[in-house]
Amino acid sequence: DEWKYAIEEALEEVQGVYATKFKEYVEANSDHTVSIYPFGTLGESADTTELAQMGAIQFVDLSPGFTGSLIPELQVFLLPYTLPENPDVLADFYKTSSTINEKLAALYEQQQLKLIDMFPEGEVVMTTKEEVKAPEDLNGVKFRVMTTPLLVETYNQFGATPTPLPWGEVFGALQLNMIQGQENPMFFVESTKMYEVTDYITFTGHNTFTTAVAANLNFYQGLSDEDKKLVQTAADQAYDYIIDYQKGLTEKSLEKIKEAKPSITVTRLSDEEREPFRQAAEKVRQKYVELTGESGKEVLDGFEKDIEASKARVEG
Ligand code: 6CS
Repeated sequence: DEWKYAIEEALEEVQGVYATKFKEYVEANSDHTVSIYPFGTLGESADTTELAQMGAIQFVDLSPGFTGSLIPELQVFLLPYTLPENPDVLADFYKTSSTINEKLAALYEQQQLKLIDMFPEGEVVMTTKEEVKAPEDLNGVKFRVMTTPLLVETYNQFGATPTPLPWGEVFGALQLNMIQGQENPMFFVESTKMYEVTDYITFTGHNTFTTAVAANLNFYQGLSDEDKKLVQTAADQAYDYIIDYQKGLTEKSLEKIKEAKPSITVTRLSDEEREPFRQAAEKVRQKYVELTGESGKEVLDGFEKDIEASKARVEG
């Protein structure tokens, strides 16, 4: 039988590379086939999430930047300066965190989704039409964010005028100057040519892009034990592959951008310059707890405990 798997990106982008590995493993080790539907073929992220909830497709990539509207606790991934920066710590964290794999997984189940995997897609950078060195520079800047409330709060606190938009509208909105900035990992800035419609790239160190892979819950529960194991092993292999694949990807993508557009200005904020953004992040944290209550507070505490455990394991 055929398993349909929708992703939020193109096949040659990070989610596509992961999904392709997953497909290869499943097809090499079973009679199932996997058809990957790249971004746009089945609509925006909100559409593919709904299709997976209904069981019209079996697998979906759904990023907390969107799914946080459905499951507010997931917005913990969007809290600035909360995820570890060390990629090895990150790689350990997503795999071992019981907060993710038990607590958040249970919240996905309430939405008819079985969480299969979560993985990082690289450090998020801001790309803007004017230089950003401090929150003041974002004043009056209409800044596109993914559609969850906490990202709106984040960019409010960062000094900008946040504008939530689905992905498909971002390039055009920048081109028409309806918005003047957006954030995404470097590989995506390069592959989607965001650099053509913005002139400054700023490393603020405030987050890593997280995505999730989920299956329709009924579909998953109906699988044989053997097939469940197949899915998990395929995901584990794809995970290891995608972690390795991303080593050096930010730098490589930045080189390509500089080649395509020599006039691009790249800024890395110093610790001192990051400080006002960190302070703004404190308010975002308060907002998270306000929005999610006791359950969100438990998630946040567990999240930070799991991060510390991964740090201790990886960094010693
Ligand atoms: O910014 C976005 O909406 C998109 N960014 C990434 C890296 N992947 C998919 C998502 O839709």
